[in-house]
Amino acid sequence: MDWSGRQCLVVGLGLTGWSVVRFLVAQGAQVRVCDSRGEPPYALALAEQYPEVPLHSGDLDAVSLDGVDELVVSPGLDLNLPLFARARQRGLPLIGDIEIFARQNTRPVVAVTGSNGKSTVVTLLGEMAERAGLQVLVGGNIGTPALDLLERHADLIVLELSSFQLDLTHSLQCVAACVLNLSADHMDRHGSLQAYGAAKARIFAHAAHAIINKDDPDAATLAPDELPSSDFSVLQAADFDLRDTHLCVGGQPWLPAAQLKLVGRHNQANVLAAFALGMAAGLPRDAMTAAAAAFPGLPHRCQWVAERNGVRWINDSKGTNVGATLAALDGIEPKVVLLAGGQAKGGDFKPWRAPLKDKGRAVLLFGQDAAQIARDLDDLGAHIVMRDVGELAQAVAEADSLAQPGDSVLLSPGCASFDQFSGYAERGECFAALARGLA
Ligand code: UMA
Ligand code: ADP
Repeated sequence: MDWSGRQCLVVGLGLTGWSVVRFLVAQGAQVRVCDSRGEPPYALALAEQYPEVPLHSGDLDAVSLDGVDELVVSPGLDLNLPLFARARQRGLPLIGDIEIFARQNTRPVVAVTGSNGKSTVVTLLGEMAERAGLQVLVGGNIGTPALDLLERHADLIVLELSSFQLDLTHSLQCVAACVLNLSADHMDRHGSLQAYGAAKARIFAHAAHAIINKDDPDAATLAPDELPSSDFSVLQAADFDLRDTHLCVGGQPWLPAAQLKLVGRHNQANVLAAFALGMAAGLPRDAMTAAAAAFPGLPHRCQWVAERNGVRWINDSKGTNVGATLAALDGIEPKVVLLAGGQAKGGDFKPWRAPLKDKGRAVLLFGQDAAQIARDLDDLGAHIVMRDVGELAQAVAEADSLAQPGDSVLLSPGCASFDQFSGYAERGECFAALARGLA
């Protein structure tokens, strides 16, 4: 697509907005930028590198749309803002960075979305492709903006996509696409599970092949029936499944599950999804199984960080929604002290009741929405200690006195961290340091 001379309003100057500015200016577009924050993250860089590009920071209602051909919107912005209503009234298209990528890219793409497991699956898939000798680039929501991948050589591009990005994407072609699973997340933005699922389903719009999670009915129904597909399951027979002790493909054992360094049933599902995506992208079996067996997992996802007096301390700080914590609880035996809390995202914490009644030793809550979690878990029973302890450090100290040998202390907050931390990584590092300090 020819961008030269096009008047583009870039809305948001974070990581995405900055990548969009650099791309569009290089293509000869006429760019202006706005951001509702007083001091947007890349304002200084913009002033230094592109002094000719105007920036409006602050109230977005004051931004003029006169002369604008296209609005390029960052994923962190709510599409219900009045600025976007005004744009729609004028018939102006709203697009995101992934849409620009899609219009420009010529290399094969594999795209992955879902409520949980995206980063694990795209990272593993990247390692599989590398072992197969391909030049592979992994980007999108995982951290490297998609537009920054365009200028680099690649045989294969693996994109992690969020529902926010997909809402602003219209023409992304991919050799294979997958919605790993669907559980309540970002309800504060999407309003309903249905709207959230509809955003994720957009990943299939121009896909050649769908990879379907047979164990998740809400996710499985998102792919159009007419699209060629393969399915995966850890509970029942499927194209990619778990049979007895092996991960199998087409009924053939590919890898003993015991050879995985990744822990938990949910991670076996992630590996099967990666096999399915890899096969659709033409990766050879040996490269895929070797990468899966060697993959240690990502930090802050069910990561062992310390052991003391027979108690294991597990950092799952990236467990930022109800479903992720459920998966982490599923992988723990026999008893758990759960540390949870932070900023809830409109989900309902009642699904935690069953596993906690079964294996909960204590639930220590902290952060902004501790009271909501406590209300949702009100009937755990007197034998399970549940307290709002205010802060993570206090939760760690109390966990140390409550846990018994053989127990696991699990930080899997089920919430965003921004009320008390800069992000999930800082929260996880803080937990790990406290736990190691005890040890
Ligand atoms: N913001 C404003 N005003 C603005 C623009 C943004 O207040 O005018 C706020 C947003 O509400 C948000 C924050 O600034 O709280 C960041 O928003 P952004 O759109 O500028 O974000 P980027 O820095 O561009 O980062 C985005 C993704 N962030 C979000 O979608 C919120 C990053 O995913 C992604 O790595 C990056 O693009 C590159 O593609 C992060 C994320 O949290 C990891 N994603 C969510 C998730 O995984 O659950 C979806
Ligand atoms: P995402 O990129 O979708 O946030 P991650 O791979 O970073 O996914 O994992 C985020 C959280 O979700 C972690 O707490 C992890 O333990 C949990 N998780 C990973 N895979 C799954 C899955 N398939 N189902 C449920 N939870 C999962």
